Amino acid sequence: MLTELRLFFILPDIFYSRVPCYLYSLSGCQLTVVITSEFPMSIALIIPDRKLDDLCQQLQHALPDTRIEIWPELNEPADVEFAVVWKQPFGCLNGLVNLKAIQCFGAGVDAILADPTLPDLPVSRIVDPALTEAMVRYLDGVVSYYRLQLDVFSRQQQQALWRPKSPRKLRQLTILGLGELGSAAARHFTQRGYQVSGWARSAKSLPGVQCFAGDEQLSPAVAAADVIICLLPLTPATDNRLGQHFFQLLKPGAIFINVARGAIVDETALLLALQHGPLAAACLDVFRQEPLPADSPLWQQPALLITPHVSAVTNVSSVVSQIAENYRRSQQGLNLINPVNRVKGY
Ligand code: NDP
Ligand code: OXD
Repeated sequence: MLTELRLFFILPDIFYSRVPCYLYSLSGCQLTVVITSEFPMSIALIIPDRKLDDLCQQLQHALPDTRIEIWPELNEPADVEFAVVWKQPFGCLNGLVNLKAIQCFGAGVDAILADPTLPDLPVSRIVDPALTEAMVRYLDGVVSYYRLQLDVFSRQQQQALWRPKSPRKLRQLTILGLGELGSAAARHFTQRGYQVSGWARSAKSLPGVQCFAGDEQLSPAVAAADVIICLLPLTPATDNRLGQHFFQLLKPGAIFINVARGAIVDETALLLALQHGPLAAACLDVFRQEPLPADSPLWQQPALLITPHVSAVTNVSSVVSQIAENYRRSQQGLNLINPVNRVKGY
C-alpha cells in the first residue's frame, strides 16, 4: 500500500526556498510537498576580494541551466557541486558536502593546496594561451628594459645625470621551470636570438634550448646566465629554494626576474645579492606577502623593479569555456582538463 507521496514543485530560481517540506496527511498516506529550485545544483565562486559580476554573468551564459553563486552568499551549501576558487579562506570548502571538483581560477594552485583541510577531490587549474601570451609579453618587456639599460637611465634621471650607455649584452637566458609558461618563454626568447637554457624537475627536450633537470643540475643551468627567470610553481620542494646558495651560483652582473611566487625566493638573500653582488638588478612581480607591506626594505632597493603581481592575470572571457567544460566533466564523472597533481603540488 502507498505510504508516502512526494510532490516536487520546481520554482524559478528567484522564488528559491529549499524544503521546508509541508507535510499533509492524505487518508493515511503521508504527502510531502517539496518546493525546490529550478536549478537545484550550483557552482560556487569562492574568490574573495574581487568583483565577480563578469565571471558570474559569463559562466551563467555558458551554463544556462546551472545556478552560479558567489561565496559566502550560498543559498544551500549542500547544493554546491563545483567550486571555482582563488585564495580561499582555509576550511571554507568543508561545508560543501556534495562538492565534486575544485577549479582554480589561476595557473598556480599553491594557495588552494595549502589548505590543510582541503577535501580529497580533483583539482584543475587554468592553462590558457591568452595568459601564456601575457606572461611572455611581460617578460619580453622586462628583458628589453634591462637590455636598453632603462633601469640605469631611470636612476640617472633622479640625479639629472646625462650619461649615454650602449645596450647591455644580454645573451644567455635561463628559465627555471619549463612547464606551460616556462616552455613558451623559452621558445619566445630562442626565436628572439637568445641562447636559452631551462631547468625543470624532469628531463626535457625543447628545440634550441639546453635543458637541465633536478637539483644537481641547477648550478650548470644558471652558471653562465645573464638573465634568470623564475617560473617554478610554489611547492614544498621550491619553498625558499632560491636563497643565498642559489645567488652565489650566478655570475657577476646577472639579472634575476621572479614572476612565479614570492615564497620561492629568500627576500633577504636577494637583497644581499643586490647590495653585494652578484646581481646587477632584479625584477619581482610576486612577493612572500602581497600586497608588499609599505615598510618592506624591498621598496627602497634602487636596483629592484617592483610590479604588483600583474605579469599574467586570468582573463575571464578566455577561461570561461574551460571552467564550464570542467563543470560538465565533473557532472559526468570524467577526468578534468588541466588537472593538478596533488602529490607533486602543481
Ligand atoms: P607548470 O606546472 O606547467 O610548470 C611547472 C614547471 O616547474 C615544470 O616544468 C616543472 O618540472 C617545474 N618544477 C616543478 N617543481 C620543480 C622542482 N622542484 N625543481 C625543478 N623544477 C620544478 O606551471 P606553469 O608554467 O603553468 O606556471 C608556473 C607558475 O607561474 C605557477 O605555478 C604560478 O605560481 C606562476 N604564475 C604567476 C603568474 C603571475 O601573474 N605572476 C601568472 C600565472 C602563473 P616538470 O616539467 O619536470 O614537472
Ligand atoms: C596565477 C597568478 O597563478 O595569477 O594564475 O598568479
